[in-house]
Amino acid sequence: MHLHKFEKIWLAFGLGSLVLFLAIIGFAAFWKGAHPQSHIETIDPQNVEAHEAFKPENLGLREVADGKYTVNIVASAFNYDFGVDDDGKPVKKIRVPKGSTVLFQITTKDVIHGFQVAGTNVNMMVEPGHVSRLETVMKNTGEFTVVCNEYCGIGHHQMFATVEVYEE
Ligand SMILES: [Cu+2]
Repeated sequence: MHLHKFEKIWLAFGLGSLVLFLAIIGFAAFWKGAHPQSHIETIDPQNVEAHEAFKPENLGLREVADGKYTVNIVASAFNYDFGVDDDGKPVKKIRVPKGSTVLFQITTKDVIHGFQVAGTNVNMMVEPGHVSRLETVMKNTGEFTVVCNEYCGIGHHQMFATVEVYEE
């Protein structure tokens, strides 16, 4: 079979980009730990408090075992509800030691929001009617900003919080 020179070039280009994109997906999945969300669990967005994890007293950071934490968050326009501190003020910053395993569980009462902990592999879409979950190991110390990366309305830019990972 004779192939024209340009045909060979295009064939090589097509195969080359296929291999390149597969390599990028492989790198993101196996090296960076990115994976699609499961969205297995559904929830009534009108009544998120009915779910054990999203009862007001269960929001925020909780140590469930040695070095293992759970963070429950309810997103709404335009706030991340991490519960309140001992003085009754809304929590805007959570602190975990370096190397800890943290399970983020988040849902939304209204529209689609994002939940990204910039500088880590935590980046979830938060859809009404679903519980978004991601467990990760906090490998690096520092202050990481939580941002909403799905445009959710006029106060979108006000949706932020901080995760601090400290050296033990
Ligand atoms: Cu937003």
